[in-house]
Amino acid sequence: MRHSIRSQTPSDHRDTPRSNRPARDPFGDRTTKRPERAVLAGVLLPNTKADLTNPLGELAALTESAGVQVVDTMIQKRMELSAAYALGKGRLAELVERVTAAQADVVIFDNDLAPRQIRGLEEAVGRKVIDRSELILDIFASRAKTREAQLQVELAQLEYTAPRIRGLWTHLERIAGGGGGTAAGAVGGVGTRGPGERQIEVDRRVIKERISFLRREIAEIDRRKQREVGSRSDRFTASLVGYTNSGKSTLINKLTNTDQFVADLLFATLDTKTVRWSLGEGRSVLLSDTVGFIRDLPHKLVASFRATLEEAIHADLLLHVVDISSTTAWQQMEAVDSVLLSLGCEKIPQLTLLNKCDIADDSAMAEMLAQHRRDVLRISALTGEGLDELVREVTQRAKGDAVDVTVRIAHTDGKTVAELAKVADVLARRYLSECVELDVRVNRAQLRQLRGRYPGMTVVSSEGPLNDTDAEDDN
Ligand SMILES: Nc1nc2c(ncn2[C@@H]2O[C@H](COP(=O)(O)OP(=O)(O)OP(=O)(O)O)[C@@H](O)[C@H]2O)c(=O)[nH]1
Ligand SMILES: [Mg+2]
Repeated sequence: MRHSIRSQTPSDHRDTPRSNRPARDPFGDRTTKRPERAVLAGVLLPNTKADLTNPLGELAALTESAGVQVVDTMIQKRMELSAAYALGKGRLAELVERVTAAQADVVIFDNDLAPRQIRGLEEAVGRKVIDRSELILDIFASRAKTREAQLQVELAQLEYTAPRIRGLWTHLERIAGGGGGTAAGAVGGVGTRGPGERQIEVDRRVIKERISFLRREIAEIDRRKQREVGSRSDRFTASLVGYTNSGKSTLINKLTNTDQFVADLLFATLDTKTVRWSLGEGRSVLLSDTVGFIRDLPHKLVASFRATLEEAIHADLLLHVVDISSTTAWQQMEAVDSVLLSLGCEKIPQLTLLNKCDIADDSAMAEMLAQHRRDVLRISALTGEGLDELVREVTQRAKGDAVDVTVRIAHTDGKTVAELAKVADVLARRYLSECVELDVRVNRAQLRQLRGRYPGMTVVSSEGPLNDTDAEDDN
């Protein structure tokens, strides 16, 4: 489905004054009906993490996810990016020819470019040039639904844009000064430096103010989210994490009968959703679906998405979903590990789920992954294969944290009964003459706290030890 990205960017929201729009809209005027046409270009560096069998494949998928049509691609191998144009001179001339022949509107680079390189390329090619991070930010902007996600994307966009703003204006001045007769001519003709400079200052100030406003708002959301997640700390929580398009939302839908948006698109999910996952026998845990990761995810974006990823950061168990049918499954897994590391989640127990085993024709990859990681399960979120085992595995881990106890609470002590019911699974309730007797399954730490707070509650019997330290470690 094609969508007008411009109409969905957070900066177009009603609470955002027009003057506060990011100065750089990668795809220019997207009010036109014709989808933008893009030539993809990339410099393949010696240490590239790209898929060598199809180096621009992921960029093409990202481009299509942004609703932009890929009309040509060009790749150059180099030891490093050239300072002026990223590409070498000869290949630059070829790019110019290809862009003209393909009637492209935009050139999208797989490498992250410095403002100077963008400027050089835009002058040479005569088209808008954007890089991979800008493209990713743009997709996020078009998908962000909640106010929280919108603010986070806008902050990341502005922070990415701010250092580039001088470059943009200098570029426009040069075109205008040279009598280019483009839309940029509106900036003025000869002697436009003054207005241009003033405009830069105005834009800079506006951006700076907006950035501090967004930071404050996001910090507030962050605090609220931490309280929210903290209040659930009594419940065992598992978080689905993984590369974008690996099948996290498909899996949560299959396991919990929810209706998370699923699509063969990159970054289909942007907001975290947490639902109750019933494991059977009266036991349930919380399960979160989270935003997908990608290699070289713009740093600013990870930073501003901290609040969204709060569930993952505080989970008791990470379910790392890997698309085993992808030729780059291994690299994808490493990219996810490195984002988890940057979020400080490396210590959380992890279960690796090799997903899409129904279409993975090469079992060698699965074997290799299985050898290098502990706790690996082969599953298919689509057909349901391996999910019984997943339920068993998660049940085991959740059990390690919980204990079945029978407690008695006086009839007059309704408050304690209510508190207990909030944090525990109540399996049975019997009304005796003096008190109510409850069979509950509860987290050990939580039970200890409750006993301290409500001495009127007596534990009649328990299946298993009541202290964490006594508990058998079945993780
Ligand atoms: N064959 C097959 N396809 C699957 C399986 N799981 C997911 N898919 C497909 O993979 C695509 C992506 O699935 P999603 O569930 O949206 O992936 P996601 O990880 O939530 O992706 P993002 O939200 O973009 O990060 C969809 O087209 C799914 O139908 C599976 O086990 N087998
Ligand atoms: Mg998803």
